[in-house]
Amino acid sequence: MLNLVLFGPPGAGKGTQSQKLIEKYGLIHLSTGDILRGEITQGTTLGLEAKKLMDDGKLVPDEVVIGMISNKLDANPDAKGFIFDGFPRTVAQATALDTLLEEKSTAISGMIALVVDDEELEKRLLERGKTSGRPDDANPEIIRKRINEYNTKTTPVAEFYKNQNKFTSINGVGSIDEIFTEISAVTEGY
Ligand code: B4P
Repeated sequence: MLNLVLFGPPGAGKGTQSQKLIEKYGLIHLSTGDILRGEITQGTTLGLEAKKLMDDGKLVPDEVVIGMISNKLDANPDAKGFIFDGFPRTVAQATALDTLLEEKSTAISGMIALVVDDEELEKRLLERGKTSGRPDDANPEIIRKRINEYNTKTTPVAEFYKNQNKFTSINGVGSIDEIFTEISAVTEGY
């Protein structure tokens, strides 16, 4: 199986590049952000709880997102592989993911990190906020809080995969197609 983790700060291009990877490799896309927004749209109890945290730029509790991913893995027993987009975002999530995949006799093939500076991130997210209707994209203060959450809680996840020799970082600034060519070259090596 080909199991990729796409990594990077909010607005780095994870969701954008995931769409292209799905088309090319036929993988199942697991975006915890998309799954959480689906829960919000359906008005579930989980969605109502998550909305407060997401609108404020904070992470949702680990046990919630780990449970969601576990359900999605179980629901796709015949998958050729998965793209994990926006997950894992903490070391606890990364550890849990290794265990879940081990139970299915598979593992992460590699993590690809997109490197983008804070100024560019803020610009992209505010631009998306004009049309996305996402409250977390509309306010520069919330965007900075999300970047801060990433710097404090999520960057240690890169170390986790470096220790397993599964980490590659690439420049996330440039055209979407140029970046995809680089991601594809790394993926071919898995
Ligand atoms: P996510 O949905 O993961 O939100 P994101 O980081 O903003 O998305 P992404 O990074 O994929 O966007 P993209 O760059 O593609 O999370 C939202 C919230 O959900 C979190 O803050 C948290 O509260 C919660 N959450 C999610 N997962 C969680 C977890 N595991 N644990 C706890 N909480 C969790 O796109 C950004 C914009 O840039 C787009 O408009 C795109 O068009 C543009 N863009 C992309 N590539 C570009 C390029 N090369 N050049 C110019 N623009 C580009």
